[in-house]
Amino acid sequence: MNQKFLIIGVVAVVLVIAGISYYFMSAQSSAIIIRLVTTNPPAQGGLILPQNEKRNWDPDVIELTVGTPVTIVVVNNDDIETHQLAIPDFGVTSQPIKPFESTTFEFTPTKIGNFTFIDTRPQEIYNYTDYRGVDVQQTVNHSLEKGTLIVKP
Ligand SMILES: [Cu+2]
Repeated sequence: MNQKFLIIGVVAVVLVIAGISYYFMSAQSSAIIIRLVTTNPPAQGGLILPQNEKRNWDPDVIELTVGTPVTIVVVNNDDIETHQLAIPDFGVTSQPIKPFESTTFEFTPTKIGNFTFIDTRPQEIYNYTDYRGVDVQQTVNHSLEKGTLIVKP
């Protein structure tokens, strides 16, 4: 038997296994997806109250490990408004995200504890025509869009 062939064969098999393992391990890299979700204005006694629209981050609690880099994917599921996610305690702010768009940023939590992630955009007024054909003026208080970031040892 040709020993050289055997060695090359074994090396090739090891490389292929290493490659496949690396592929699957990197596919599971720690990317966290956070969505800004919104409920449509609820009807109350026949009146639709646009100011009652609720906006939340989903999930609104995320757990990270201190010192471990993470990729945050922020998706805006709102059909009208632009949103933005910030983690003020870590000096991190995403790009503004238009309706149905997403953005990605990376950061490394450097301290342990509970922190807030929030949309830090200033209050905005949106004027649009809703699904009933009614012109709506909606005040959007982004500071209500909050979540908790738990950084563990
Ligand atoms: Cu917002």
